[in-house]
This record gives sequence, C-alpha cells and structure tokens, in this order.
Amino acid sequence: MSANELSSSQPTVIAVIPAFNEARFIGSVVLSTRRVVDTVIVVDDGSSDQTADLAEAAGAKVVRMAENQGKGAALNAGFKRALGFAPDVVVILDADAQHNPEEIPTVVAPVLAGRADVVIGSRFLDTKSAIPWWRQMGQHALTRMTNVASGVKLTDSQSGFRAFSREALNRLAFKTGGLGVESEMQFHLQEGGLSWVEVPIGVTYRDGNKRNPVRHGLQVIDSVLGIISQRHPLLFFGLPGILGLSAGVGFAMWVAERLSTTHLLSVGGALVSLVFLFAGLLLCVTGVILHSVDTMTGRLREDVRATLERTAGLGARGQENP
Ligand SMILES: Nc1nc2c(ncn2[C@@H]2O[C@H](COP(=O)(O)OP(=O)(O)OP(=O)(O)O)[C@@H](O)[C@H]2O)c(=O)[nH]1
Ligand SMILES: [Mg+2]
Repeated sequence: MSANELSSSQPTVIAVIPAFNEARFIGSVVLSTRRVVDTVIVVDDGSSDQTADLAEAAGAKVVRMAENQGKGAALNAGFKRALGFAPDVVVILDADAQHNPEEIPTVVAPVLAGRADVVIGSRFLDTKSAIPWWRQMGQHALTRMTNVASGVKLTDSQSGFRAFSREALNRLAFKTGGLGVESEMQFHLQEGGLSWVEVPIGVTYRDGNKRNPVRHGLQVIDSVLGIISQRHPLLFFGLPGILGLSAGVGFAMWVAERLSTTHLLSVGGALVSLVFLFAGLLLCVTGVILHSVDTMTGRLREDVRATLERTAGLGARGQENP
C-alpha cells in the first residue's frame, strides 16, 4: 500500500474555534490543537485585540467576521468553512484554554466509530473538573432548564467542547447568534434525528470572569425561552394567558361580591380585573394564532418535501428509462 493510500485512509479531523478577544490564549490553543487535528479554523468574531493575527501566526485558517455577531453566528461560519475540507469529524473547543486539546481524540472517537452524530464533552461526568461551586450552580440550573425544555437529557448543556459528524454539520444551522447556541443544539438533536453521546472532559479555570456570568446566563435563558415560544406557542402563551384570565375572573367576582354586600364599586379592583382579563385574553389569542401558523407552516413544509421527493423520484425514473 502506498503512502498516499495510507494517508487517505486516515479520517480528516477539523477543529473550529470560535474566538472573541482571546489574544492571551489563542496562540497556544491553536498550537496544541494542531498537534491532534488536520486543520484548525479560528473564527475571529470582530475582536478588538490581536486574536486573528495571533491565530494565523500559530497556523490556523482564520475566518474574520467584520463585526461581533456572537458565538452561534461564528459557529455557522466556521462549520461552513470546515465542510470545504470534507471532514469526517469536526470538533469545536473554546479559545480561552479551558479545554485540553489532548482530549480531542476522546471527544471525536464516538463519531469516528459511527456511534454518534454529536458528542458533547461533559464537565460533570467525571470528578476531575475543578469548577467554582457558584459556577456549577448556574451551569446545572441552565442544564436543567434546557433538558426540560428540549426533552433531551444531558449532564452539561453548556459545554463548548463538542464533536460533529459531517452529516450533523449538514443538518445544523443555528439561529441563536450568541452564547445560547449550546442550548439551541440540544433542541436540534432530537428534531434533526441526530444520535448523541456525552463523554467526560476536564476543564481549567485559570483566571476570573472575562465576561459577566450573569449576563451570560441571562443570554442562555433568553434564547431557551425564545425557542420554547417558537416551538410550543400554545403552552408558552396559553398557560400565562389562562392564569391571567383566572386572576381577572377572581378579581371580578370579588368586586361583584363587594358591590352586592356594601353597594360600593371598587374602581381599583375593577380596573385590576380588566387588566388581567385583557392581558390573559391577548396571550391566549396570541398562543392560538401562533399555534395555527406553526401547524400551517409544518403542513406546508411537509407538502414541499413530498413534492420534492416525488419530483426527484420522477427524475431518477426518467433517467433510467430515457
Ligand atoms: N465568536 C464568538 N465567540 C465568542 C463570543 N463570546 C465568547 N466567545 C467564545 O466562546 C468561547 C466560550 O466563551 P467564554 O466567555 O469563555 O464562556 P464560558 O467558557 O462559558 O465562560 P467562562 O467560564 O467565563 O470562561 C470562547 O472561545 C470565547 O472566545 C462571541 O461573541 N463571538
Ligand atoms: Mg471560557
């Protein structure tokens, strides 16, 4: 067997590293990642420091975004670039040296073995991750929320160390621009018919917060709520709507009872009742309308898919019997 044949039998592993103002660590992260993958792609998301130049100097291919668009948008751009290398697996990791590139072989292994389309490196499957307790509390809370909302149970919904098969890459496109993108991925797993597995990883916390962790957490919560409102509008708007209507009816009954016993109209109570009734009705109507729109677009999507499949089938038969 020639050297060429030997090398072509090796799987192609591409690393995508989203980075925003990570000049401090990006050079060393790229160098250590290059040791275990074929190509490193750094997506510099409009950093104001030397991140892009340092990544390039360390040997990465750099996708430069003109302005900061967020981690999700950076991953979309990085995946697009990675697909150009015909990868067998694409691994993503953070640019701030919290992940250990030496663990990349462990993270990509299930994809290469055909056991999963997506691998999530979990900081909580093992005890080697020394994460400050208050961060763990926030991370567990976000994981619990994402698990319940998506119906997919993970131990670490916020991990940035993951691997994807080419098939998964072709099916994934993130709408979340910012840091809620990891949560969004969890919704795509089941809906996209992707198989997944978690593997234990370590994580290092070198210095304090680079970014405000509260704002980070709120960004994730906001994106999860946004996804729920799109996918389950009847529940998202209908439930608070019914609660609002119930409160409105409750206040109205209290006002009526007071009127009948004291012959005095509680104007404040009546106003509160009206506000609750109006808000509740508005929420219920919004939920029903969005639910109908969702059902109609779902049907439309199915029709388009069936038509495309039929057309493709006819085309293939036409080619067989010219
Ligand atoms: N492309 C892009 N990447 C970002 C952005 N914000 C953060 N990142 C990258 O996403 C990764 C994770 O961001 P961090 O801020 O470290 O998030 P974290 O690891 O959950 O939080 P810490 O525990 O504080 O480090 C790093 O590689 C960042 O450079 C952004 O706006 N755009
Ligand atoms: Mg980090």
